[in-house]
Amino acid sequence: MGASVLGVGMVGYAFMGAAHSHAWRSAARFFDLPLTPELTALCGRNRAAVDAAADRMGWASVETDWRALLRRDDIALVDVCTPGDTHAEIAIAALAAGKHVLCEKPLANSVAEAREMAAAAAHAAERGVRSMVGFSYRRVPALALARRLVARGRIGEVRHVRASYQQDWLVDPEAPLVWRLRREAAGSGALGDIGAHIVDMAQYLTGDRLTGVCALTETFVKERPLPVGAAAGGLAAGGVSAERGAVTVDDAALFLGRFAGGALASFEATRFATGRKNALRIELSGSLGALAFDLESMNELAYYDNTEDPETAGFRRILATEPTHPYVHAWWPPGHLLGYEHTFTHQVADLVSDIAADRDPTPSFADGLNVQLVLDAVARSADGGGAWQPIGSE
Ligand code: SOE
Repeated sequence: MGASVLGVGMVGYAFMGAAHSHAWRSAARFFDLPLTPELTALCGRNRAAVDAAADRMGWASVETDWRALLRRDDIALVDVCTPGDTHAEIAIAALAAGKHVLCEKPLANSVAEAREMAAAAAHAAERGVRSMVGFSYRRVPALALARRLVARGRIGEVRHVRASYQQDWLVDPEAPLVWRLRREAAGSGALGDIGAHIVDMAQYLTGDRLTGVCALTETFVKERPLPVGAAAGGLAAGGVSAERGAVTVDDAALFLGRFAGGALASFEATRFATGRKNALRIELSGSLGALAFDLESMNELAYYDNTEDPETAGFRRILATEPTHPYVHAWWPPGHLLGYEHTFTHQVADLVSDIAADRDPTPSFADGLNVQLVLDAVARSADGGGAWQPIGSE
């Protein structure tokens, strides 16, 4: 390898911590990177648990206070994999300490926090300190290909965006009240967790921005048993106690939107789509064609060419596993599929390359702020009986 080292300190070690650890371990072994990431320190409050996680995921040392990461000269980047209520404090302090930052999505739990983070990131960038928000689905090869096709005009003028993100891990009313179900920790429910992904994806694929939305949200199950032990994590279905607590976030959000360029959009983010496990689905209808994607078939992109002879026209399947497709060259021969974890490795490869090239990574904290502004408009609309809400200014 030989390239100089990029020492990483990661805060949090649950589901996202595991996915990011895999990415930090693998990126330089599959992509030619100008810097070699090193898993220098893993941070978590519970010493025994973070020791075990560091052993399991390959981190060289542990800290129990994230502020210690900022004081270490062997750490150049802080990776924030914690619940949303700690993103702003950690990321802003890390940037001020001259550390690059990768922050999981959504950027923050409020527009106010996201604004502070975006301002801190812009200020840090003047000193060559870089930051990225982890909308990792932009790095699914089929979706990066879709972006390339739209940008090249292959589907013409986009008229419709139809986006949904369907999961069903909360259909059981006895699933525990994990932190994602408490407003003070998560900021919102399905809206901020998976709705953020489809808002970012819709804006990424179209290269356009939403100007306004109207929305409905619902909390179907109003109270749940309190978790015990590991179940206090994100999706863990571990043990539950006899005590119960109130669900203080949305279980589902449905909203309509209008893009600056005139396209109309529909969005659905729900954890109650029985039988749908992780189905991020997005379809773009254009004047010259259409594209459709389903994360549960993540190596495939459906493409309709409206300029083709009607005799033979139809949606066809592009298997996005050719070496010419984004990121695929680093992996396997055509037809040998990629998975969810590869998107995190692609995210790290791009972030490390941008840092080495003194370039601002995307999606930026400003992109993350824009998503937060859309989420906030959705929440205001839902709270206001579904009235149309403009998207606030960045
Ligand atoms: C839970 O909804 C979750 O883990 C999200 O938080 C992730 O961002 C998504 O990639 C998978 O589902």
